[in-house]
Amino acid sequence: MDYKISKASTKFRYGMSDPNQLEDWLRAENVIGVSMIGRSNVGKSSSINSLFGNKTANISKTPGRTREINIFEFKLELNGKPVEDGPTYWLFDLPGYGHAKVSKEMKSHWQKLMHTFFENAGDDVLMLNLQDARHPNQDSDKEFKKYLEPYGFNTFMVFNKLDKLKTQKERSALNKLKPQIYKESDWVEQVHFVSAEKKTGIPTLETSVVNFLLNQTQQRSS
Ligand SMILES: Nc1nc2c(ncn2[C@@H]2O[C@H](COP(=O)(O)OP(=O)(O)O)[C@@H](O)[C@H]2O)c(=O)[nH]1
Ligand SMILES: [Mg+2]
Repeated sequence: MDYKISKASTKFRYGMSDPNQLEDWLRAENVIGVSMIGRSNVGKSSSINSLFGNKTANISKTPGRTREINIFEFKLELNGKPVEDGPTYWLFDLPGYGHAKVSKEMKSHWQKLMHTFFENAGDDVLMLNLQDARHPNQDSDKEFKKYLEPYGFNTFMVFNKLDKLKTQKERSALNKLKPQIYKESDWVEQVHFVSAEKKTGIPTLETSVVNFLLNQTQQRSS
């Protein structure tokens, strides 16, 4: 059976910046979904657009501006037809980490909001941790990985902007990444290489995300 994300079904629902509101909502909703997290400018919004439909998320010209968690709902489609009576799934576009130029107040707000999200999202949210394929494992990426690990979420590492790798040297460095990640971080379930812009690797990532959603749904109903 060929399930896909129904791009036509994706709808923006909430922009949440208040941790208390977020906590209440997550506790009440008991969501199954997927969340995008990564450094500012790594291509979270672009990846969301290629997976969930053009112009779902705003692609920012200025990094680090998003203070909110943007929440979207979506459904799956089967053989090109939306599953109307199927479950509603949720997509979270999280504000980026690692922006150097923000104030202390903004950093502490970010930490509080993120903490609330990771504490309350639950096991049925898949974390897609995006990194830049040209500059993997930046300090802020490593710091975030350390932060994420104890939560025990299902996590895929996604390396974006594959189209920007031009030299053989860059490509072979990237090939070594996968075994290195599985060795260092056995809690990372999958590693993907994509270009949100050229759509390389996006169909494969979509299949993996859909399989995750179907699995979690099935586990709940059994
Ligand atoms: N070349 C290339 N540029 C990309 C790709 N994905 C995103 N970008 C660009 O990177 C910038 C930041 O993208 P955005 O999606 O807003 O990043 P976000 O801050 O993580 O949400 C934009 O100028 C995008 O056009 C990609 O796969 N390839
Ligand atoms: Mg964005």
